[in-house]
Amino acid sequence: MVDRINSIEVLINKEKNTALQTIAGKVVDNKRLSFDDGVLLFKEASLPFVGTLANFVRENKHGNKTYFNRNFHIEPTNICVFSCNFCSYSRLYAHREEGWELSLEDMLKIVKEYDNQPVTEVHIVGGVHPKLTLQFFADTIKAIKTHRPNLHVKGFTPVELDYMFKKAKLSIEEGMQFLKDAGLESLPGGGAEIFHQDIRSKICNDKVDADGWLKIHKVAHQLGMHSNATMLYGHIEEFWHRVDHMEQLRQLQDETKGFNTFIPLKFRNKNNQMSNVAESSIIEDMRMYAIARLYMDNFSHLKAYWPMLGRQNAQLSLSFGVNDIDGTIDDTTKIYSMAGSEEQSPSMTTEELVQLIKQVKREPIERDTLYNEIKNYSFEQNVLKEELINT
Ligand code: V47
Ligand code: SF4
Repeated sequence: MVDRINSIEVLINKEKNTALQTIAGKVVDNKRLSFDDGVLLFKEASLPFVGTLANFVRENKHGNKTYFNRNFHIEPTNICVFSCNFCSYSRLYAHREEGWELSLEDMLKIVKEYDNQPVTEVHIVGGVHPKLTLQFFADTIKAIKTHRPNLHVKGFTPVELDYMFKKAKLSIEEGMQFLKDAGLESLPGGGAEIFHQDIRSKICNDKVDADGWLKIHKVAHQLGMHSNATMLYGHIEEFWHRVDHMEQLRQLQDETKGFNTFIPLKFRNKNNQMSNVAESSIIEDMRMYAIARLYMDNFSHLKAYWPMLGRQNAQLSLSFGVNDIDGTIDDTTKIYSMAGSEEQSPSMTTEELVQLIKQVKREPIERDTLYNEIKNYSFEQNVLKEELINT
């Protein structure tokens, strides 16, 4: 610890910008950064500066542990009533022949394909189909839980939930309770994009707004459920919009402590209405992770979603504050492949994930959705072959 603090002190002393020196001092003293500190970091701080500090914070929180889980995704439909300009995968109902729509049986069939595999989570998220109801999704969750009671169902963004609840004429409290009773256990982090209305109105004008998004997560937390939070960055927003977004999440987390992890999502520009907007550089991506680690002091975990960033960049992010690289995913996830990610068919075996983490000298820890540790892989030379047969 003393050596680590010494190396931070060297960093602080080398820094010529006294405001940045003060921020580094706050990090070392475990003090909360202000809104202005966040903006200043984005505007002025170099990658090594924020990276060293973020690494210090990550180590204090997690030592060398890096988490992943064994999960799979189901995307029930890409038919969507909304038209987010960054979205590459949705189709309007009028063009539904170009999209897909899974029945309850189709989704159960996907779940059954994992019957002999040690997956712990199914992540269900998709477009907002005008004809699919709250009851349909409740029945789907019930069918999944009846078939496999221990599979954790993490599903639906506030965009989907807001639409379902309104159509069912239920309050958020009633709707969330209804889905919880059906077996829904956690919410994923999607649909947050950038909260500030000036940006939201330009990139996703017609879907649930910031207050609606935050309220749905708050109610989920009050019902004892956990959730994740995302931010879609690197398009038309300014740095202060990112800090504003993180600030709103940080405030809700102070209140409820219900968020598990924060996931910055890099905007990808292929096949969407925002293809003229350049993607962020890898340096900016790493600065984003590092500053998120420094700002989101009450979030235990910072996740890099590898299908969107790419495997090597996800690996690199582990040196910039990230301590979680999502999971095996294994599927059919189309949201990023259609938006230009290099990962056209995202799936990694447990062994690949473990090796990715070990290559940067971290301890690979398999976790469940709530970050309970399932297995520490750091002492294994190779992941057991017998085990891999089943993954
Ligand atoms: O809300 C859509 C994003 C999100 C693009 O909670 C795009 O564990 C980049 O939230 N470029 C949905 N991003 C996915 C999501 C998620 C993913 C993985 C794990 C978890 C979790 C949540 O995908 C959307 C939007 O922000 N997205 N299009 C695009 N062109
Ligand atoms: Fe629909 Fe979600 Fe795509 Fe927006 S991002 S158009 S809400 S599927």
